[in-house]
Amino acid sequence: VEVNLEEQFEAKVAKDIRIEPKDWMPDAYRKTLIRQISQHAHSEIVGMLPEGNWITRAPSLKRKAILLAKVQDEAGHGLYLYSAAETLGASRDQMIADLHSGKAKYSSIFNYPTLSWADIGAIGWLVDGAAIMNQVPLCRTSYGPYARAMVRVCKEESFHQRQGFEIMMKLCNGAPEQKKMAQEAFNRWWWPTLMMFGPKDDESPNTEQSMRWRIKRFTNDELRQRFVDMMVPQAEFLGLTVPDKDLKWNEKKNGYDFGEINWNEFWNVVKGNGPCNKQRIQTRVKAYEEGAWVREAALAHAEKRAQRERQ
Ligand code: FAQ
Repeated sequence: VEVNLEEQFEAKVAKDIRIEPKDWMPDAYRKTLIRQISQHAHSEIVGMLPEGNWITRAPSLKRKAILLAKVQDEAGHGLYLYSAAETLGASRDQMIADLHSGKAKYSSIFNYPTLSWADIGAIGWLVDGAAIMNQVPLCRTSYGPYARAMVRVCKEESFHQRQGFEIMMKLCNGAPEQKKMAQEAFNRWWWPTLMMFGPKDDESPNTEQSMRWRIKRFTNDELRQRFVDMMVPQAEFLGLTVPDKDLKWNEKKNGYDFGEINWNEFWNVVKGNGPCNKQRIQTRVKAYEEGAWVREAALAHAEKRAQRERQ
């Protein structure tokens, strides 16, 4: 029977028929989805922190309102994704406990500091740009709830990216000091953004199987290449210099050659030793502890209502 189920599963995936929560699936498929979706959820939640750092210091009321809305969207994405992971049998309490203990991974990018207002522009433009490049194909991922979550998430990410690009445009067309701020932020965020796509294909243990299961639709290197090809003309439009002396148009491949990523830095950040890893986790733990009374009150309220309905 098991063989039959496995064949049916493979056949569905091959025909791009979505796998749904109650369908039979191999344990390893379930496990890798829980891994990827929970890491993705954690990234959205921790991803609120670098930008949250600027909400009280945004340069105008309008900028503050926009940034607040963006950060709220990220909270929504995180909750949406935790729900998608729950459909696979993962427990939310356990996922959150794993984030707080340092056991769970989340995107390396959110362990870098936001030093100036231009960093908020650079995050929207570059980090959300990379997120879109990675997540638009995930709208076609083989697991139904994850694919459907990505549709809404990508729409909101597009708004996020435009607001980032618009901040960069304003700075780049402003005073020389503003232009300098934009270039410095670009220099800080360019390489860490390229790292978001993950290790090189030949050093990525999960890619091959995830491609076969159609969880991933493109490899890490394919998406990174597309991202570079998309961003270089945008940087030129802004009048910014890509901080890579090896960047060069390659006519033959119809794309850019670019310099080697600092993989030591990447793995160091993934292992918990980046500039802000400890601070990020501490902030999450503190927020969780300080929110305990809200959870208790919500539970007590729900219990009272249930009691009233029973009467
Ligand atoms: N950081 O074998 P692979 C956002 C880990 S966007 C940390 O290639 P896989 C929106 C990887 O987990 C960011 N760890 O793995 C936003 C694996 O470890 P494991 C979130 C990384 O899964 C914008 C190991 O290295 N987006 O949040 C990273 O096939 C602005 C080997 O790697 C997603 O999560 C990294 N950069 O490919 C929010 C998208 N890269 O689990 C706020 C969905 C790799 O074996 C503000 N995820 N690792 O222990 C994916 O597409 C994939 O999981 C990849 C990695 C492409 C990230």
